[in-house]
This record gives sequence, structure tokens and C-alpha cells, in this order.
Amino acid sequence: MLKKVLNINGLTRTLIVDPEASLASVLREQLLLTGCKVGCGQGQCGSCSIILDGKVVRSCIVKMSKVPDDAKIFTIEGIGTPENLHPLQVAWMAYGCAQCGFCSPGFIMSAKGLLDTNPSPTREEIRDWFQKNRNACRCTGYKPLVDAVMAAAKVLRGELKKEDLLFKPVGNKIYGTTYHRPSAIRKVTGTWDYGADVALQMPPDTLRLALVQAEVSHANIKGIDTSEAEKMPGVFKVVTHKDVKGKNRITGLITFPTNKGDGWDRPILCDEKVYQFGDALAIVCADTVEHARAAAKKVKVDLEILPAYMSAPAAMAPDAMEIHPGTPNIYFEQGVVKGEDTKPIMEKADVVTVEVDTYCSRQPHLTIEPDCGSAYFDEEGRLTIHSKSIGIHLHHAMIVAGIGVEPEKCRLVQNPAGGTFGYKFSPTMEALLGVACLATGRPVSLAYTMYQHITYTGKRSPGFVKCKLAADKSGKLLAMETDWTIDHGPYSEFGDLLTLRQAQFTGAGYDIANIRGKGRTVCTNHAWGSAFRAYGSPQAFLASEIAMDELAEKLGIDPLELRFQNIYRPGATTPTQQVPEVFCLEEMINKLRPLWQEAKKRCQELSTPEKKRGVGLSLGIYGCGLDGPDGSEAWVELTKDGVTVASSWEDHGQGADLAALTHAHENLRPVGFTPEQIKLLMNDTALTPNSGPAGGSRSNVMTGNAIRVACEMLVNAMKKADGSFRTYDEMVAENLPLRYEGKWAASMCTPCDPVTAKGDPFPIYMYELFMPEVEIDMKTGKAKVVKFTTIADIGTITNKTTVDGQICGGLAQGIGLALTEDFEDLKKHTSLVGCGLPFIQDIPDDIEIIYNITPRPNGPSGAAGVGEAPLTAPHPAILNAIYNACGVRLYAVPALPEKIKAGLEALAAQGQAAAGK
Ligand code: MCN
Ligand code: FES
Ligand code: FES
Repeated sequence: MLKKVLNINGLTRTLIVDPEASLASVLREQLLLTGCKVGCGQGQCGSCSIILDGKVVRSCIVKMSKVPDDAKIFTIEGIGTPENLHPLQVAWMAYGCAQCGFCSPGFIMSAKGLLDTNPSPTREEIRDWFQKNRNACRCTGYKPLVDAVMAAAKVLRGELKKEDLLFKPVGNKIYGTTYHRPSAIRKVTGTWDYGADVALQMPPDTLRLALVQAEVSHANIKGIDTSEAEKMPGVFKVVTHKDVKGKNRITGLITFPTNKGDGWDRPILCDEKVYQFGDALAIVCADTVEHARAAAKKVKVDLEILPAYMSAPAAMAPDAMEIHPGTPNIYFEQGVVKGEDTKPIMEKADVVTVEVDTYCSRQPHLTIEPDCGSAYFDEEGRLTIHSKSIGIHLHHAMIVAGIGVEPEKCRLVQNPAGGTFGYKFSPTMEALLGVACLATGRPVSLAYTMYQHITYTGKRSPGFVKCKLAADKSGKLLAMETDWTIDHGPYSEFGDLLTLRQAQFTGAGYDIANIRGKGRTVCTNHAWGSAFRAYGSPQAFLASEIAMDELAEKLGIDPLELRFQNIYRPGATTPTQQVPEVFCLEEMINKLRPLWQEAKKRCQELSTPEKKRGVGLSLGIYGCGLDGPDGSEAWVELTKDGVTVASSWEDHGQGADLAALTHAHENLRPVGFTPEQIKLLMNDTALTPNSGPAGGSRSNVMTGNAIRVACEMLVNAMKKADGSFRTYDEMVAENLPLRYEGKWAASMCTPCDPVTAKGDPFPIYMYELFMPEVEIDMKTGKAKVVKFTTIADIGTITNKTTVDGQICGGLAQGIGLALTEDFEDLKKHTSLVGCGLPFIQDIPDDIEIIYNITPRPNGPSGAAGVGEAPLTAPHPAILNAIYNACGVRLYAVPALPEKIKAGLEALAAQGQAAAGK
């Protein structure tokens, strides 16, 4: 042990530390300065950045033995207080930089380090600084962070008042403004307690858990021997499947009758088989994390290794064994049938056709916060599980039978989440926490390392999608044929839904009268498929948006004009034969046309033989809602001080708190309530109603509407005959109810047919056009997006800062999907950097977002959703831009430099061969 006297946030502290411990762990675990967040724990993400003797350091990789005596350390807790925030903290709030907020303390400390030494940095200097200090953000797309540093620098230079940074409501109106999130102040002060922080604040008898995980991808289990592990120091119990009281399975709640599986295929703790790398075999419960992890290594597992089917084609091979015995590896099929038979149309002599065969990768979510949670028995004896769940009521239904607990004896609570991007639409560790808590009778906590987080949470399901388009010579689309295969990993939950998405979105946006297609879901031994932002549509649009470009080239028509000619106009229907709720694409393309002309010209002018530039286009559409008549619930209650609004609008980081507040405020305004009078109650199954999961960009529409309905009921009840409103005391005196339950259902929707996909699945769609400009290094093949222009129609805007942030962040993930990100190689793709997470210099600072506002008749105050729109189709636009720049046509993502380089070499060889002929 080492005695250290350190000056922390201006005060001298004496600490006894393990010289091998990291500075981050001492700050967090010994001093409870949990504003220092640990994401990767490997020096890759900067979330743990603090200032040590005037320098920004990543405290997770600084050993205590290397921290000088009397070192001066500043953490986020030391630079401002809620009453007197640092200008950077205010700017972070004002510019919407704290989405999930997990990276915010690290970024703010890093930015402080910059401004302390350079009070007037340029945007490029700020970007270089964050790049050099490895500050990573998965939510914002980085641009707002640079805006915030520029603004804070102005305040520090005395050119702007700190108070002027934050928007203040005028005339008691916040709908459609840049009003900040209620949670922002806690995020920028480091006091927004994420799961790992909650775990540190639990009582001393809390057991810390470590998993014993499979290191192979497919095996039969012959035995699990825990005897040695049980004797290890600090171990309380080692839990295996034998301790699970229930069915030991998580159910996917399959709703599709044509699914060949029964949905009970995912073990909580493996009993008979290992289905994928990382599968949980046992849980060690011990007094410390270190003891639990050490003991986990001593659990012996006897396995019979089976062939691992790591992709859909491998699992579809005729000699492949059934991964779940009794259920074929191809366990679900979905068709699409619209209009007339496409074959005779495609064969007509005067019809022009193109056919593409695309592959969309197993994109990892790469949240900066690894998965974490805890469980305990609450004051009513309920098993209470805290996690990053974005579907607390849904997950409750998916896990109770597996754990073996009565539904009313189980409570799920969402912790503040450091981003999910959909991976938490699936339960991850909830059932493991529940099982451990039940088996030990003690509070328990579990936090994954980044390695575990990446290798043992769901991923985007790879899609192999073929698309054939037919048009007449004038460019009018006549028919489309599609064929698709989804590799959904070993667990079926929501796999059928994802497969249906291809029918819904391949070719979406265009008036195609005749469509035929078929797709299938395949069980494999690679990572299980979970939701990922824009769920299912990136696979679909990769195919149809590249096909549109190829068709344009074959016809000799400008790609924008070919799209313009064929977009939805009155009379058109979607691929599922639904009439679009609004027709906004014509206006959107008209807005884009002059920018497209300019971009084409600019790219030509800026191209050099060494660095070629190109511009690409695509169109993306996504539905707001879960298929069919989705709905939501919320309630409001009049209190002495104002109103309480309760909902289970889970927050990934997209701003559920601000959104619930804004919809409530907008509908309570007639009474005169201010935002400060509205209290939010959120995300606890014991307290808040079932608002459905925060997925499918559904919440702004569904829960926004439920909140609206509840507020309207309250306002009506408060209204007096003369038009004025009753006070709380008057309501009580007249014995009028104070609480109103708002429900909203998309009753206009119908599910899609399994054979034809015919149906009206969504009440509202979001529309977005993508126009990236790329630069190709002709020597290395590296592609860089240098500018991104996008036009979005998401109805009216509930909060401007939120939607800008959603779009910027979504585009950044699209750039990652297109160029760098993957989870395929279980040895290489195991860290944020290894998986290709984009850092600030990978994302352009020049992002232009243009809104085309078409109010939605079914949306609250006319709004649609936004979350998933920006990740529907940015990647085909980037591949189209690469082709435009250098002539290399790729059909698979990520477009790694070596693939582009190989394409360039092939083109050069073709050119030489042609010249030689
Ligand atoms: N919004 C708005 N105006 C509109 C539409 C939406 O201001 N016209 C706001 C909403 O009020 C909300 C946000 O935009 O604050 C997203 O709304 P919506 O599209 O309805 O999506 P949900 O609230 O249901 O959130 C889920 C969605 C999805 S599905 C994923 S995945 C996702 C996403 O949002 N994951 C995210 N955004 C994310 N953002 C962050 N930072 N982290 C994630 O993990
Ligand atoms: Fe320290 Fe990632 S750099 S947690
Ligand atoms: Fe940066 Fe979420 S706000 S990671």
C-alpha cells in the first residue's frame, strides 16, 4: 500500500492506495468522485479525463504509483457548482452536448485543459485537441461539442455572458425551442448516477458479480464444476442453471405465428448448450469485483465442441446441424407481393434493369458506457432490478417466467443510461441479476468491462439483400424484385420483425407498382441480433439506394432526377401498400437540387489526382412505432405545487426527460403552468405506466400523444364555465379527481401479412435525404467524409437542440457504418478502437441540416419521431459518393481503405488492359 497526499479539487487529502490501482478507480471507489466516468478502461475513450498537474490525462490508465506526491488534481466536481457552473458546463447544456451525458465530464475536463492553455482556439484546434486526447462521443456527432467550446471560450474571454448561453422561454413557450434538458445540469456536473455509480453507492453487504462465459461459439455442455471457485477468497456463492427457479429462458414474445421456433430459445444461464461466444455459464457472487473475477477463472466447464456457424450462408448449408435441435436454422420467412407478377415486366425488351447484391455488416453499438446493473429486494419484498433497459415493462414480461418470480413480485427500474442505440431493446443482464439476487438473498451488482460489453451484447444483424429494379427508358420505375437473408445470431427475439423490415423498406420512397420478394431469418452462432437504431432499414436501403444510382447511370439520368421522377406522390403507396400519411419528398428534393448541383461542381473543382472528391445521394424512410396498432400510456396528477407527469419513456440519451416535459408543458400551457412546475416521474414499473419501449422512434409520437391526452383531460377538468381554471384547492374542495390517465393507440394501423407484407404498419413516417461529400486518398484508398448535407422531414420540431443532436449523431454512426465499424472477428473487434469507433477527425465539422416541416396529422403538436431517420440510409449515399469520386463500386460495408484500394487497382488494371487492346 502507498500513502499519498494529493490536492484534489483544491483540498488536501490523505489516501492509502494500492500502487497498482488506477487513478480513476481511486477517485471513484475511494473518494466517490463518480463524475469521473470509466467507459473503456483502456485509454481509448477519454470519459475518465481529469486534469493532473495542469495536464489532461485519462485517469483509467494512470497507476497510483505514477501519480506524484502533492499532485494537483481537478475533476468535474471541482470546476463548478450548480449555483456557479463553469462556462463550459453551461455551454454543454445549451448546445445539447450532454445527450446520454456519459462522455460529458471527460470532454468538459479535456476542453478546460485546452482553454487553460489556449483561450482562443479555432474549430480545427479544438478538433485536434479532442482527437489527440482521445475524447470519444457516440451520441452527438461531435459538431455541437465544438460549438460549445467556442461559446465557452467567448464567455471566458469576456465577450459573452454565461447567462446568455441558455435559452429562456418567452411567453411561457418551450415547444420547438432550444430549451435545455432537465437532466443536463446533473450530467455536466458529474452527478447523473449511471449504473456503475449506483453500484458504488449500494450498501456494504452488496455482492459483486462476475460471469463465467463461454470462450467458444457452439458446444454441448457436459458439466460445470464450481467446487474450486467456491473456495476462493470472498466468494459467497457460485450460481449455475441449477439455481434458477424458473424456465431459465428469456422469451422473445414471438407474435408471428409462422415462426418455426417457440421463442424460448435464449438461456439465462446455459444448461445444455453454448450457442455463442460469451454465453453466461455461471455467476460468481463475492464481496469484491476482484474476488468475483478471480474465482470465475476457477470454474471448470466441460464442453463438447460443435461446428460453429458464424454466418448465414454457413448455417444454411445443407449439412449444417440445427443450432436449436428441433428448429430449422432458417426459422422464419417473409414475402412481399404487390401488384402484378414482376417477371414478365422485367423480361420486356424495352425495359432497363439493374441488379445489386449487397451486404450490410454486424454493426456494433459502441456505447461509451458498458452494460451494468444491480438488483435487490425493495421495501415490499419485490425483486427490483436496475439496468439500462429501454423497455422496462417489455423486459419484465420477457424475463419473469425464466427467473421464476411472480410478475407482481418483480420490479424493473431504468438507470440513467450512457447510450444504448437499441442494444437495450433486448434484455441483457437483467435476468442474470435477478437470478443472482434470488439465489443469494443479497443485493447484487454487475458491470461489464468494455470487452464483455462488446462481445456479449446484441449487434445489428447482418443482411444479405439483393434488389433488382426495372424501369422504362424514361426512368419510370416499373417493378422491383428482392431477396434477403438475415443472420440473426442464435436467439430469435425480434428476428422475425427485422426480417419483415426488409419488405417494408427495400425500395421505400418510390412509387413501385409491382414488387415480388422473399426473405428469411437464419439462426447462426455469431452475436445475437438485437435492435440497432434504424432497425432493419440500413440493410434494405443499402440495396435499393445503390440500385437507384446504378439505374440512373444505365439510363443516363441524373441520380437526383431519377429519384425525383419516382418518389411518392398522391396515388402512390409504400411497398406494403400503405398510403403515406404525408407527401413531402417532392418539396425536399426541390430544396436539395441547387445544393446537389453546387456539390457536384465543388467536388470536381476540388479533386486532384492524389485526392479525389465525390458526392452521393440517398433517400431514407422509417416508421414511428412498433408494427400495427402500437400505443402508449401516461398519467398526470395535479399537485399543490404544480403537476406530476408519469411515463415509462426510457431515456437512452435521446432526451426523454425534456420531451416528456415539453409535451406536458405545451398541453398544460392554457392553465399557465411553467416548466418549473412540472415534475417528472419516470421509468420504474412500480410507479410508472406502460408507455412501451423507447424503440422504433415511437416515443415522441406514442408517448407524446399519451401525455397530451392526459394533460388535455386534466385541463378540461380544471376548466370552469367562465373559461378560467380551478386551483388545486378548488379541485379538492369540489372532490374532483386529480389524476388523469392518458392513453393513445395508433388504431389506424394494421400489421403486415406474412406472405404479401400488405398492411399499414406505421401511423407516421420520417423522411430524410442524404448528401455526403467524400475525399478518397488515391494512394491508400482511405475515404473521408468532408461534408454532409441532409434534409429531414420529421413533422414539427419538439425541441430544436434535440433534433439537431439526433441527426448529427445519427449521421456520425452512418459514417462509421459505411467506412469503419464492424463486429466480425472475435479477436480483433473487441475494443472501441478495434471495432472502428469514429473519433472527431472521422466526422466532418461541416454538417448542414435542413428541415422541411410537414406537420403530421397523427403526431402530438404535429410531430413525428427523429431518432432513427439519420441512420436509415447515410451509408449507401457514402458508397455512391465513393463511386462518384473514384469509380470504385462497393456493395458491402464497411468500405475499408484496403477494399477501395483493391478496387482502384482493379480499375487501373482494366484501364491498362483496355489500352493494350
Ligand atoms: N424529437 C423532437 N422533435 C421531433 C421528433 C423527435 O424533438 N419532431 C425528439 C423527441 O422528443 C426525443 C428524441 O427527439 O427527445 C427522439 O424521439 P423519437 O424519435 O420519438 O425516439 P424515442 O424517444 O423513442 O427514442 C428512441 C430512438 C431510438 S429507437 C434509438 S435506437 C436511439 C435514439 O432514439 N438511441 C439513442 N436516439 C438516441 N440518442 C442517444 N443519445 N442515445 C441513444 O442510445
Ligand atoms: Fe479511460 Fe476510456 S479512456 S475510460
Ligand atoms: Fe457523448 Fe453520449 S453524449 S457518449
